[in-house]
Amino acid sequence: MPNREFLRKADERIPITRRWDVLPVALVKPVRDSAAWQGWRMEKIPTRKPLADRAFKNGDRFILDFGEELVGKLKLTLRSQRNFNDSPVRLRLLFAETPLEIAERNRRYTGTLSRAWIQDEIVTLDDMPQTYTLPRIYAMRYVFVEVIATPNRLVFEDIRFTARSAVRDLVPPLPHFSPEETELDRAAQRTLRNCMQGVLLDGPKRDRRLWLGDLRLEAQVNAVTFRRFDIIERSIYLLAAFPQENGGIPACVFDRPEPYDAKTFISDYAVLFPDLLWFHYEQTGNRELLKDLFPLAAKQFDLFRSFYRNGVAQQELPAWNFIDWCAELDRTTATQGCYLFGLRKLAKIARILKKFTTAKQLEQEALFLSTELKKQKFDPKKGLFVSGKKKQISCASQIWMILAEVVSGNDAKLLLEKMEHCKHIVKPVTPYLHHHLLEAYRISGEKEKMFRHLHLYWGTMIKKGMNVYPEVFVKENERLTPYGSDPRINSACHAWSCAPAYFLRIN
Ligand code: RAM
Repeated sequence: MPNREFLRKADERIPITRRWDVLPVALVKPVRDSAAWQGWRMEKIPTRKPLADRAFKNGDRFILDFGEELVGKLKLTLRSQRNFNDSPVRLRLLFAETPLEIAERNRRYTGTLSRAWIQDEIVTLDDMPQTYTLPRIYAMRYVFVEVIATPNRLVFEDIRFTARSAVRDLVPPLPHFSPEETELDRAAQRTLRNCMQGVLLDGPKRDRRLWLGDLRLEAQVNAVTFRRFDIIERSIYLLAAFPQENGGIPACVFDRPEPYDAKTFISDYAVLFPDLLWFHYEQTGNRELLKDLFPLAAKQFDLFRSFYRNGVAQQELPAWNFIDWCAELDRTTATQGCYLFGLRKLAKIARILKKFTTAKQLEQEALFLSTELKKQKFDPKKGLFVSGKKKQISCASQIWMILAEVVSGNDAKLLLEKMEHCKHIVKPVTPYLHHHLLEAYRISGEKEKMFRHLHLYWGTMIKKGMNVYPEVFVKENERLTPYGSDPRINSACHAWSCAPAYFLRIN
């Protein structure tokens, strides 16, 4: 049974949706370009006549560029040239975040997630003239339009996109931002804006769900940009409203048509929950929320405490341990880092709530785990932390050992340096883990390296033509997808990727 009180608090925080109309800025066509993301970029087609002055026959097609990625609905105003309508008008439309989705639209779909996420439609309209708004919400920058059939030549009098989000305007850059940083920041804010709908979505194209792990990072970026804490609180209460039978907090919930549980649990997301609460408290001073949610946060540790009886888990927890979308990653050490990191935050919350005995116990547990991890998982010869039976070396393990304060100060700096120079190391795949890498640099006092990495990783995305940041980005393998072999299913605007706006602003 959902927690009614938390659902009520979530409902009190439903954001008002802002809507604004955007007109296309250009007609474009996809061209191959090895320097562009996934090998495709859009090229502007010089046009003599405005679209509304042209008439299209069966089989004609064009692509519109709206200038930036937006989330919303498409409105078409159409008429047939001779106004003799002895048959309907039929159109094929394809909404795309990336040039690849249009350039490779005719490929057989080979993804593992539902093909229904691909944003294509056949629209049949009986009456002409007519203004028609497609019922579905799309995430797009480009729209491909094909006239499948028209009774006589078809005129597109007006095509506009009604964008929507809880926030409309991006916040200005800081005065010291370079032009490159301003662009990095705008793309980050745009990414977050597009995901700020009724809740904080992971991605507006897919999977349109509120995910706990993503929310934690979105909350950080929101705090230095839009500061819409109502949506953050709504999202927190929604997740908390659907505990599993064993008390686990769900990894995600659906918010439409009514909020409901997506029946998914991720161990690392669950133990990072206190960090989300603590961060929110630091930003807002909302003690009531801390009080409401402390028992649920504490419960997540009860679920896994027995696996750390000897200080260190010998193998991965019997749950979905996420950390990163990386198939070969051994998650044992990183997952425990998340546990320890969360535990420290839980102790802080206990102190604020004056639960001193609990706080003390949690701090002692943290001290024990930290010492054991250093003893058992640090390989002094290599100078790096290892994970799992095969003693795998990954960036994820080093990052989480730093964030969990198993090492700090100069030791942390040294660890990061070793990590950078290690040849055979499992590297991050998603901006989600790269965000944590930036944080590891930051708390180790390696600001320069942090900025260097930010410019290198997110800067490459900008150079490749992105105006929002994607779910997955590996520059050596731009077609990489966690879902089979079709990159069209990836989400190109994913809020866990909006780190630059945060790291460019905090000290
Ligand atoms: C993806 C979702 C979400 C993430 C999970 C683990 O499927 O889009 O962003 O939290 O993976």
